[in-house]
Amino acid sequence: MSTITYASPFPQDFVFGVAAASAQIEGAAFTDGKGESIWDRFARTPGKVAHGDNLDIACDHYNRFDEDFALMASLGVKHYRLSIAWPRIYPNGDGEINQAGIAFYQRLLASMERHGITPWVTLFHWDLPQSLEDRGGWTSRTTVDAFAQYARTVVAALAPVVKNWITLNEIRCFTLLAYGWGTKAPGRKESDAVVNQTYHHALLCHGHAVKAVRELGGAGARVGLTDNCDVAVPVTETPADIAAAKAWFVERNAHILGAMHGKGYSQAYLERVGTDAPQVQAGDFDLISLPTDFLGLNIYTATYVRAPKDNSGAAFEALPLPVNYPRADSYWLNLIPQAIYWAPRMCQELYGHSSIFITENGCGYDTEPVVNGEVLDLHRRDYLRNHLREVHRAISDGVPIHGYFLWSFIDNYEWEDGYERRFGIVHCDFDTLVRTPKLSARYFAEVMRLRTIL
Ligand code: GBH
Repeated sequence: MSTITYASPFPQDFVFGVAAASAQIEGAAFTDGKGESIWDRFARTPGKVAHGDNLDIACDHYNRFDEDFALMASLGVKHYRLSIAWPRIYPNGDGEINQAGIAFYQRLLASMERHGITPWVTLFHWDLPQSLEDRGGWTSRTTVDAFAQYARTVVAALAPVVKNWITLNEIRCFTLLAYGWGTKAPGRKESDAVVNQTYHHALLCHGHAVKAVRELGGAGARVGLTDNCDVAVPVTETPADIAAAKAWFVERNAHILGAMHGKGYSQAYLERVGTDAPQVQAGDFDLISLPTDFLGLNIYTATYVRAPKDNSGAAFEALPLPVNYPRADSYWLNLIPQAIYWAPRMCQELYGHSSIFITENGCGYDTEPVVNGEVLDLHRRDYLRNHLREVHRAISDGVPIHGYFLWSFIDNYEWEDGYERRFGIVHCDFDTLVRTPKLSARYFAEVMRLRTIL
């Protein structure tokens, strides 16, 4: 057998990992003093979640984390991004701390350590305590105060074993989609002014979490936001289309990425939102613009943008996709691998980010072929490979991407799509809770082991 030489491997210190989130895998929704989350409530509201699926058991990771970390270790996983369930720590959002919740994460992190897996901890991945929602949720500054306290408690308790902190996961999803569109918990449909205020409150929480890590995280701690920015891919990689794509990117991300990099909202943003602009208090932007150590990006898809062909004077033209354009089973998950090249590159060029981690990338399907007991998810292997090639191209072009976390380790609760939509590289049988690695898990294990694209 001849020896294969693998060209252009990823850098030795490049972080390969897998990701998941508390509410989507833990189950044990009311165990050991955990309070109700807005997703526990939303799932019980008729018509909100596919098949009325709830989070009560999920993957039962709460009771099976040892088994899960053993499986991760057997696949060669060295980094795992998880999130902390706020209602386990503060069942009512604020007030009394639930020590059993802290003890659970200490046990879980100790098991990770035994299995040689480094934690990347997200403080908030959408499971807001219902008690805070009852007091206004993300529309209210009460939630900001409660989050500041929660962040300090968690960072102080886990700092001895956690060095990598992510403040919030995907601000748009728990603000716009939750309070504007109403498709995510708590399912409200508020005005633009209210939604803009929820973004502002989320940005403040990000700042509070950065401050908590700086003050309580100890030596070597690092912190960043995970954003799901709207991604533009230039139709052709020519200067004109790239400039147009950048202009679109700046406009679409002004309220989050843009805001974090200024001493206030940009003039262009304020003109666009007019009287719907968020109310800002003195000192808010001192928190919001605190320097971070890295930027996390969740990349799934993109919008194609080009320079306008006419003389309209517009800076860009964003294109609709043909109805039969290839996509995964989620209606929004159009297959555009260049997204993972252009989003980090624009974040570097526009905002000066010098350390970027892909904190999620993956695809979901409802039906996956099983042959002789193995899930042959060649579609997922293809998705991973195409995206990793674009990550690699970005690194070669000098874009500072320092890590890649695959979403997701295991099939889990896909929010309003319930258990039907599977994103895992490990199959979960939701009746028996048996875990079985899919073909894509074997594939990704080899990629991680050899640090190259196979
Ligand atoms: C991530 O969100 C989540 O972090 C994760 O919990 C989830 O399981 C995973 O992806 C898979 O869905 O605005 O028209 O695109 C993914 C990003 C952005 C996907 C908002 C759904 C809503 C429709 N999400 N999007 S649209």
